[in-house]
Amino acid sequence: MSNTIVVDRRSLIAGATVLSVVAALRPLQAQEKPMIDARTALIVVDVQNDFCPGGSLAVGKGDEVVAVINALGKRFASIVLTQDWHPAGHSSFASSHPGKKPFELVQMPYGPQVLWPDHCIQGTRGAEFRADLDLPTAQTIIRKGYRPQIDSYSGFTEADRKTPTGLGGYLRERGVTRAVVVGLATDFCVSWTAQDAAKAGLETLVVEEACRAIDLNGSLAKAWTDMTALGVKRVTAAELAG
Ligand code: VGL
Ligand code: ZN
Repeated sequence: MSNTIVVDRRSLIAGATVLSVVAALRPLQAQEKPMIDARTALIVVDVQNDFCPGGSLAVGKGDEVVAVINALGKRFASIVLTQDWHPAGHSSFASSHPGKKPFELVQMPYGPQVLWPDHCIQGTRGAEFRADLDLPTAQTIIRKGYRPQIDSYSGFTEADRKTPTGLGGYLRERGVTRAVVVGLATDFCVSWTAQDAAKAGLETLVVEEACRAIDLNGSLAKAWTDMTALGVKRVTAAELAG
């Protein structure tokens, strides 16, 4: 046929590459912003007294996340809170290891474990959510770290990397496909929770100004590297549409 347009494979591939490079360089258009929709859940990690100034494992400026999270929470239909919830004498506490000090590393049957000051002991004031955390529509609280011999930074899977908390199944049954993760601390419980959310197949975003870090021996930089490698997106609240 005389009017057939013949395009060879190489120029098609080259054209597609140019298009994707152009798309990557263009600033985010409103309709391209990640959406907060009915299938998006906000996961608020460990906004508890012990992780805020005055607490036993205070994260620098940890209290500053509260106002940011309260505002963000108004935009979500689905909100899950995680709560670090250790029995007294928990194996992650330095006080349970004679001769060891907080922030030293020990080997547990499941791998290396940072030893922490006693914190978030079940039923204590330190384990309570910050009183100014105002998320009246939150539906679920996932408590973690309650097994005496296993820590749990992640809201999904305990530190043995085998024991599920149930959060993955809960979100799946609720039809959630996207998770926005915020809270304390960026480099421990937020990072592990976000990484597990991504591994569970959720599109996962971390709102950077809604988190604060402990930053122990480069742990914050490593956390962002590890999260990014799994496809977790680092965003600001303003970059979320809806
Ligand atoms: C956390 C250390 C120990 C956290 C919890 O919430 O990031 N960090 N337990
Ligand atoms: Zn803990």
